Amino acid sequence: MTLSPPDLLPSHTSRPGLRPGSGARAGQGVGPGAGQEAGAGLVGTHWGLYRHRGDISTLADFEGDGDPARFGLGLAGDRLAPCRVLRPAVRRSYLEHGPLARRGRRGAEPFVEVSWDEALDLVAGEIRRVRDTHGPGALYSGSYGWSSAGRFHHAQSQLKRFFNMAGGSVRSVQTYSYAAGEVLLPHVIGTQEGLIAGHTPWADLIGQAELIVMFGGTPLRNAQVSAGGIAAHTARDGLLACKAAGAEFVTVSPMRADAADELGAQWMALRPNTDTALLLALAFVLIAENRHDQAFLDRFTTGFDTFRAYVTGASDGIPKDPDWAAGITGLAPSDIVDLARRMAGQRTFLMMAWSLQRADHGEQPYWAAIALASLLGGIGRPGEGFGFGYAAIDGVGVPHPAVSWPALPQGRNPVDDYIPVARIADMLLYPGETYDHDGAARRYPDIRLVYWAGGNPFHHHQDLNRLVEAWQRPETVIAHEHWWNAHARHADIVLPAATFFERDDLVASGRDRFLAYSSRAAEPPGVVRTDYEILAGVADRLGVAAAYTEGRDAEGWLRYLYDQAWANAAARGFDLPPFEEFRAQGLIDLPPKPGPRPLLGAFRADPEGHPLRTPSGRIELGSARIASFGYGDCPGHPAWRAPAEWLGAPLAARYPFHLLSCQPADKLHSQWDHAAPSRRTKAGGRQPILMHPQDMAERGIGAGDVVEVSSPRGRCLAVAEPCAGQLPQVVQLATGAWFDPLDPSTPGSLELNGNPNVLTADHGTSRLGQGPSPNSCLVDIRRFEGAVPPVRAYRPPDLVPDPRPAQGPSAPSARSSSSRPPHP
Ligand SMILES: Nc1nc2c(c(=O)[nH]1)N[C@H]1C(S)=C(S)[C@@H](COP(=O)(O)OP(=O)(O)OC[C@H]3O[C@@H](n4cnc5c(=O)[nH]c(N)nc54)[C@H](O)[C@@H]3O)O[C@H]1N2
Ligand SMILES: Nc1nc2c(c(=O)[nH]1)N[C@H]1C(S)=C(S)[C@@H](COP(=O)(O)OP(=O)(O)OC[C@H]3O[C@@H](n4cnc5c(=O)[nH]c(N)nc54)[C@H](O)[C@@H]3O)O[C@H]1N2
Ligand SMILES: [Mo]
Repeated sequence: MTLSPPDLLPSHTSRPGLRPGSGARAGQGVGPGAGQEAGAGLVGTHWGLYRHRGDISTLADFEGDGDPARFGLGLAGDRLAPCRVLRPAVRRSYLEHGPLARRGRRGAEPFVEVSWDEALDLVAGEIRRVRDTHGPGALYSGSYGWSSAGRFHHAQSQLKRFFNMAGGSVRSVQTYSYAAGEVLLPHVIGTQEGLIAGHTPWADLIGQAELIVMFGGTPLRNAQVSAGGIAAHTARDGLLACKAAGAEFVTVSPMRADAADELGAQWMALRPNTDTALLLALAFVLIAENRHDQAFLDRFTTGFDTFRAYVTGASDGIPKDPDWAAGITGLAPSDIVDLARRMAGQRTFLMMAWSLQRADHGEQPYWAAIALASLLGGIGRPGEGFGFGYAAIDGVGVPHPAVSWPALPQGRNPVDDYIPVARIADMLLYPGETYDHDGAARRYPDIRLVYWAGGNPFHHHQDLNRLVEAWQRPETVIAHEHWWNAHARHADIVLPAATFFERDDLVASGRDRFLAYSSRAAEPPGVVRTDYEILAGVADRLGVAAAYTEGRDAEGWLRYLYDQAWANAAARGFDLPPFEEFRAQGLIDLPPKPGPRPLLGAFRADPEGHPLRTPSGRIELGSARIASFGYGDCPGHPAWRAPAEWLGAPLAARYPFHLLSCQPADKLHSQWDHAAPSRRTKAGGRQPILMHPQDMAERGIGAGDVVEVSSPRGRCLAVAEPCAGQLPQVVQLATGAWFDPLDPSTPGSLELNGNPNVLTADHGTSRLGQGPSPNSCLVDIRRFEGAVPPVRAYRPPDLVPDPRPAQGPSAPSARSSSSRPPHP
């Protein structure tokens, strides 16, 4: 079974299987020409490239990008905001009493600033102690998160490499983005193509697809970013080109704004989490009216009989007909019939957002979409079939570069234990307990030390109040951070890391064809270090510096990685410039991998010669393997299973709104939430929540009112914003506001800033995928009465004097350096 590491991260985006190029000259430089100042260059981010003239105040959008992210400029002014972590710091009672005394509460204590020597001694000493006492299987380095763009300074890659050199650690598999899809698709189509990469390219959709049906829309706010970086944004162009070539669009979503106005899409507003019921009913109509492609099903799929028996009701007595689906989705039966007929009559392409599978039974809409596309019979042909995540990030549907870009070598992890990434709180709360995952019975490790660099679990995880309690369990928590956000505040040892503005790097994404030299636009403030420098310091104390650094400084590594890109390109007939020339010109743009091809095109052309890597070699509409796992929450064919929380659940009587927590429009996750672009999107300093005007009127809530949003798991404040373009009883609160509990020493305290993850539930999508399911969440909303407590998320915690008795004449600084243990 395929269990890929978080693919959205640059170190994993290079792909094998490239064919030789044509010998064309690559590297049409567009860097600063002669006459520009020294130090001028580009800065590379997950949301685009920026020009600067050697000084951060001169940042400008990159002229080669016709559709730049709207939040890129305006960050730099907040680089040195008061919430910046400027010195290593240790939680007070941890420093005073040590890790085993378990004193104080993480997230509720002041910090003491210490010297780098003392901090690194502490970190190395703890890794050694835990490793020697409990083995490396007690160290967790999952460190999930997007970090910043860059092939070398990518924090998670650095951390994993470091642990691999230092004896190993437990890590995570899968992503928060599309875990359920990652696990399901290999069972159904034998690959993760069409989800992560290998999508039918825009070139095969434009002028080919007559009808594009978008489940979850294609919100362009999300296509502002792409993991690893972007030279030129393409998603808007792709969609508009389809439109210009005559495609019609249907958007199926609770939110109208998920489809750009220019597409002129028909809006089908369905209840959240009910797409599977709609898809089954569309299949029902095709079968009942004999509009399905039996020849395709016979030749390319297996399990259709099982699926048909379920859809028609032959196997369970419930026909999944339009009336049945209307009762679940809230759509009109006639609209469902019409859509099915249109699909059968036009070359139809199904796009489905990643969000649909971040929900209870998130595997099902994906499987049902593939089943529907199979009934339509167009899979593998231009303009037909399916694909997941067009516009979820930019670069989906763009052919990959002809050369794979280099990544920091990771080494080998001597520990083979892992968890599905979203099971982190379960792991910390229930060491030794068993759980199911994709057919395997697994056991949670007993983690004593958690080390995180480049991710924010207090952003990404669900049921944060539960996470806060789980976070109290380890003996030591170490974090590298830029900011005093909740991630830093819940650690014992906080190490200040340099931002992407403050270091040189190679920036490239597997979804765009450029390689950029990202040159620093500012120096790190004060004593702040890069993640690499920090980990090199720890490696030195653990006696593994030679293995970790290989004797290279950062520039040495950039040259090393570039040499690999150069050799890689040369082997494929491309002539890249030498390093100095590349650094000066700033950008290399390569042609795409040859041959646009629809997803599963090779299989369609020759199913015997190119069988799928499924047990049957075909598309599995019924999977004997999944059925053999015996999971009630993920049976052996696509099926409607009501989520624990949705508008049809009994709980909706008490919590009558379905909460959608989408990606934020003006930042990446929680990154730079304190900065100007994100601040502009807030109302009265906190996160707006979109509500239907009718719901607001019924509850006496006015525009701009502070509301309290509650779920069975927690409560937060937000600011009501009317939105008529959404289904009533649906509310939308974007992710990204920094977690800010009113009283951090009390479990479940009111969250002040509008962080939806105090509301969401923390359970797997199913026993198969064990993905996160934030989009299945019911809430109640009322106007907040009384004095509104101010948001304090963007202030640093109390930084207090060292509580320990001074030792010797010039303590504490003397103590710092003398406490350094000898190398093992
Ligand atoms: N409710 C709900 N929750 C969700 C989602 C949802 O849809 N709904 N979506 C989920 C998804 S798809 C994802 S991918 C996750 C995203 O979750 P994350 O990727 O964890 O979120 P980020 O805010 O990007 O976290 C990156 C952190 O790393 C820090 N950082 C950035 N660059 C560097 C660096 O160079 N070095 C160091 N040391 N630190 C750095 C930033 O300050 C920030 O705190 O969230 C998930 N959570
Ligand atoms: N600006 C910006 N862009 C981002 C990110 C960011 O933080 N900021 N994060 C990036 C990351 S890590 C990822 S994984 C992608 C995620 O990309 P997606 O998963 O596509 O993003 P979401 O915004 O969660 O969801 C898209 C839309 O799906 C709709 N939706 C939610 N539930 C349902 C449902 O049950 N049925 C239907 N039909 N529609 C539903 C919502 O209305 C929502 O607006 O975004 C990426 N893009
Ligand atoms: Mo994601």
